Parts: sequence; C-alpha cells; structure tokens
Amino acid sequence: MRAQPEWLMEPSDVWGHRWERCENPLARRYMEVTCRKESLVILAADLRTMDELKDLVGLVGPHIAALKTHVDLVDDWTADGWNELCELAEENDLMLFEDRKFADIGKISRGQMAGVYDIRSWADLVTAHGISGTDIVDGLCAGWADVQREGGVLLLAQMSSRGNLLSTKYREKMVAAGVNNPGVFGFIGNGSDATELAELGVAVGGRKLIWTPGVNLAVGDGEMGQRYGNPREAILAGSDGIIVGSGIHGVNNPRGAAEEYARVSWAAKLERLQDYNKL
Ligand code: 5BU
Repeated sequence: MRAQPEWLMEPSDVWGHRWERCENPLARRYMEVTCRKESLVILAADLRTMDELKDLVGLVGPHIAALKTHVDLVDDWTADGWNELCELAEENDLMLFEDRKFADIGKISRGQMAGVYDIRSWADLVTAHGISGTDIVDGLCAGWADVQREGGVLLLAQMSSRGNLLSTKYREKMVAAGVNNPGVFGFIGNGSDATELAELGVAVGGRKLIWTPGVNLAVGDGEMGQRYGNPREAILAGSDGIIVGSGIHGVNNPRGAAEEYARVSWAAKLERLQDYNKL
C-alpha cells in the first residue's frame, strides 16, 4: 500500500463536473495525470531527430501531462527509435497524442491509422478535421480496433492559425456532432483568443475536454500565421490542457520552461475552481 495518496488533490475535486461528465476512460486518465503532476501542459514535441525528441521528453517528462507528436516531421524516423520514444512516454506517465489532423473519409482514415507509421499501435489520441463528415471518428476508432486498442479523437473545433476557415457555424456543427460521441476525447480550441475559447467552452458544457494550441507566455504572433495567447487566460476561459511547443522546446532551458508552464497552468486551474460553474 502507498503511504501517500497518488495525488495531492482528488481528480473529482479538481475537475468537478468534467470528471462526472467525461466518461471517456482516456479523459479520466488525463485528469488523473494532471493531478499527479500538477500540470495541464501538453508538450508539442516538434523536433526533427529521434535523439532530440528523446532528450526533450527525458528532460521535461515529469512536468507535462501528455506528449503531442508529429511523427512525419522526424528526419531519422525508425520504428525502433519510435518504440523507444513510446517507452519513455510510458515511463513518464504520458499519453501519446499524434496531431495528424486526419481529414479523409472514414474508410481511408482507418487505413491511414496503419501504414508505415502504424499510428493506431502507439497513439492514444489523434486529431481530426470534420470537414469530410464526422464518420471519420468511426473510421479512426475502427483503426484502433483493428489492433485491439482504444483511443480518442480530438476534433478541431477551432484553430490558432490566422485566417483559418473554421467559422462559428462550423464550430457549432463540430460540437453538436462530437459532444455525445464516445470516440471523441475532446475538441481543439483556439488558445490565442480567450473570447472564442469561452464560446466553445459554453457549447461543450464540460461534456468533453478542450485542449488548446496557440499558447505562449510571450503572447503575440508566432511564425507563419501562428497566434499566441496567455496560458492562464486560456485556462480561465475554459482550456483543459495547454499545448505548448516552442515555448518549451525553443528556449535555452526547456526543463525550466516546462516547470514554469506547469506552475502557471496548475495555478490557473485552481483559480478556475473558485467558480464552480467553470470547473
Ligand atoms: P508552437 O510552437 O507552440 O506554436 O506549436 C504549436 C503546436 O500545436 C504545433 O505542433 C502545431 O501543429 C499545433 N497546432 C497549432 O499550433 N494550432 C492549431 O490550431 C492546431 C495544432 Br489544431
């Protein structure tokens, strides 16, 4: 028996009605990890070599709650190297989230979960556009089922990039189509705009999690149309997980930065607790 509880605060206390309403087992798992690590940070590990990726995860693993990848960004990708990264993620209690942004019809998306990268075998979560219709969720879940696994889809309801075409109407349709779908883990919201994000939060109503890219302690514009908002503001507006890339991997001291993002995210989460309706 453990002498100490696994977490200092119970996930049900920290997550309130989200804990009750998000029945997806992976959503529960994420909420537990956030309480163990006191962090709502999802690392966007956008690095180009296997060694850099493994070094980064080794450095910041204790301070992040999930690991987001772009498997097709890696120059020296090998199946063995990727397996090592997956093992490192597991050692650090991290779900693997491949930000693949699937967008094809359901059947092809199912097939794309296999292929060279065999995403279905290691990713717990993937992103998808609903542009082809939300049968894509069934296709992706069938991909996991093909290897006797279960995963969760994050539907893009908003994006952080300038000029994106995800309108209010589109967002409403995504939420309506996904909010009761058991294969949907959550939605991607725009972390760079607290007003937009709050609207998404109201629509989702705590029934799914909202994860947000476009977050950086240095707010403003990023490269090539990326926009950034402040992590505390994003969480107060309804983000349940801040996706941070260059704010961590692009600075001199990634470990220190990860600690700082974790601290800010957790403090904001506890601040949000003060308003029960926003739990
Ligand atoms: P950054 O370095 O913090 O800007 O990285 C952001 C990451 O989030 C990067 O991996 C993008 O692919 C990802 N992202 C995004 O920036 N904006 C979006 O709307 C979506 C994903 Br969806």
